[in-house]
Amino acid sequence: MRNLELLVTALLVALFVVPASLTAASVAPPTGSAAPSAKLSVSIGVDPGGNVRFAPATILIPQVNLTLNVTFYNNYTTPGMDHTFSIFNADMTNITINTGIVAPGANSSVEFHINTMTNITYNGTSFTPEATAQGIRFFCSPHRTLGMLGEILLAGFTPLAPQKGINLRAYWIGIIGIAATLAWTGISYFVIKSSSRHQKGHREHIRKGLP
Ligand SMILES: [Cu+2]
Repeated sequence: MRNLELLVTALLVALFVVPASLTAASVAPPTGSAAPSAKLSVSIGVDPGGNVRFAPATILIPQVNLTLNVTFYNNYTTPGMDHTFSIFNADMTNITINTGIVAPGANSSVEFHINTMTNITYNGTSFTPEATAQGIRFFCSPHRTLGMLGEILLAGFTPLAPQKGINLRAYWIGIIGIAATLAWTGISYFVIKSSSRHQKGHREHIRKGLP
């Protein structure tokens, strides 16, 4: 019985003390703003099936304080299908970044610095770009009304709180699973013991004069 008590104590320590110290360690969300300046070059094309859509329509950036070089390829070579890569300022009064018309088969590059998700410097001038729910809007000037839109998103934007919730749920599911296993082991022990015709306990063992 002494060994059983030690085992139960060790299990209780493992179940409650160790996870408590793990969950107490806080994880700081990435800010991105303290990162040193970096440069990223990306290529954006047009849906090869002929739809007036960017492909891809999302530019994922690893940090702000980033020089972003975008080369826009009009790879769908239907004559007359002209496109642009453009970014409005916040109140949409001025198309601040613009490749201009890119004819079928041609390409054009623009390079700008993303200081924060609400501040861009282009050709020495800083402005607040048009925003999406989580990022920066870019669009094709001739086809904006047809939905030729894209966005620049900052990687790691997703808040950390829901992840912690999932971890805690998994933790409790694990604890319930372990407790159920322990309970089942205990029940099995007594069922097997009571159904055995040979061993009814130590007292009967002594009564039979066995060692
Ligand atoms: Cu277009």
